[in-house]
Amino acid sequence: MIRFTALISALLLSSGLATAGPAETFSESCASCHGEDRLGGTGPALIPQTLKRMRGPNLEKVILNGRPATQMPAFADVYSAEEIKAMAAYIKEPLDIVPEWGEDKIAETLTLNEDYVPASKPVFSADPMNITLVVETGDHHVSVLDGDTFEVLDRFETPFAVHGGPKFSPNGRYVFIMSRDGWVQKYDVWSLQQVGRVRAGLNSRNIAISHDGNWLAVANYLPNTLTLLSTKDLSVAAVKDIKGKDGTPSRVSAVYQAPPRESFVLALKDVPEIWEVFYGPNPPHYGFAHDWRVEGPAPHTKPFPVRKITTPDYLDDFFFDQKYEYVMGASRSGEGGQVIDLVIGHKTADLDLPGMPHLGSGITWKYGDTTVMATPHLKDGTVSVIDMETWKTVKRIETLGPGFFMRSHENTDYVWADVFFGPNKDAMHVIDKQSLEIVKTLRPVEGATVAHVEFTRDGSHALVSVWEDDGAVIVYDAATLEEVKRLPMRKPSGKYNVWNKITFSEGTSH
Ligand code: DHE
Repeated sequence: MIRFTALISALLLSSGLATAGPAETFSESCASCHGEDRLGGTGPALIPQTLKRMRGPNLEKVILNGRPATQMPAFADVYSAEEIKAMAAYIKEPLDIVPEWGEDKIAETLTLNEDYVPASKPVFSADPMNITLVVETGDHHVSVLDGDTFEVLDRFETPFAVHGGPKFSPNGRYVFIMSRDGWVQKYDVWSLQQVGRVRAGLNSRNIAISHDGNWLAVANYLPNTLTLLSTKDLSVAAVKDIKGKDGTPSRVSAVYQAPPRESFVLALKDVPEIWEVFYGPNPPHYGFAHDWRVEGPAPHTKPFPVRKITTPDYLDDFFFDQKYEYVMGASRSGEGGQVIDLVIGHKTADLDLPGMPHLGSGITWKYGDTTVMATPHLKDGTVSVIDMETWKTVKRIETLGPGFFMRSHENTDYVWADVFFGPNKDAMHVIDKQSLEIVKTLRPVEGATVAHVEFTRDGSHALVSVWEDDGAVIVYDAATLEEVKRLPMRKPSGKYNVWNKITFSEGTSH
């Protein structure tokens, strides 16, 4: 049908009976799937916030050739190269108006699975605490793995382009998954069934779950909001407009939970502030610092009072100490970082972190009689190791290229760090936690991107992604570093073990 209307329109154009600019072409050929407003429908949103991740001529190629294994058709026979170029440029233009996406609009998108029947106990015999989810971005699915046998117990469809770690309820029964188009999906791990989904934002970054399991916070770029959902039924609890102290609106780069503080902590993109949004019954009363402000009706029970902390720089990538007293933030310039004491709301130290560290992927471990955190760098081949007591850099480990993810586990002697970018993207470094030396570099598939690691509950096995359309998850013995099993997967990205996640294992990002 799409091809037919597009063909008619192209014929009219070529016969001189009609003239159409890219907006009309979009309306004719794309709007039925991607929405007249470009905000998505059965296809993803086509707005710059989503598309800027497609570099160079890739966008034109997709319009020209379509996307295999999806409903996206090829338009090579329908439009000229110039028309396709104009269309690619058109969908990269910002929207004329930022659409309103408040409580009512969000609530309208809620879809619950009518066939869902909650099980009274897991419908499988595997250890529910050792389930590992594999996000397969190749065809937008998640595989549910038995962490002992590595058998696939279920494979379910997700919204398009999942990003960030899925978040488990405190007992590991439910998991919440977010897509870049702002859809949040709830899945029941015990019943192996989707519960429902809701569109909490139009372009979103990540989600965090409160430690009591009641609330889910969704960090949005578009609009400039934080959406708070009830985890029970995905209903909207609040939508917070994000405006700095001087009224400047800001995108939310990421949201994290801070369990001991009963708060969500927000990294903001456009204002030099960190926000704390409290969900507990007794939010702290900050009566002593002058650069904070708690908004919300007294006595600050609901709806979610906000504390705004001014920071000396824009900090939009975070890492917390295990007690959630301190937050380490990477500077936007990528040339350093700062430590903010969350209790007093002030900077306490500077960090020596060049090369754009990816603090969101940081992990910690015991090193001698202190604790260190390590973070890969997105712009150079380095893993920085920082002492969490003195905030000094203990070592810069030279790697074969910039990396994205790191993982370890309490029960292993090693840290695994990928090389995500450049000619050595097929390499995975294994680093000794005490000597801080690379002890082995694995290259399981020559030339493929090999990235992201997750451990089984007991730390005995490490699961590595071969991040390709025709990819795999490779299971390694975490002690001998020998390959044990290879599971074919469609561009597997992140992997998430229930136990490691709900216990806040120090070897995993939170
Ligand atoms: Fe991510 C996690 C930010 C690009 C795959 N990414 C995160 C988190 C943040 C973040 C803040 C932690 C949130 C969480 O898990 O709750 N990512 C960013 C960016 O700013 C960046 C560099 C640019 C962007 O386009 O947003 C970026 N990320 C990517 C990718 O290009 C990746 C490789 C592919 C993709 O799917 O988009 C990617 N990011 C991931 C994954 C995680 C993640 C798989 C979860 C890691 C984990 O183990 O928890």
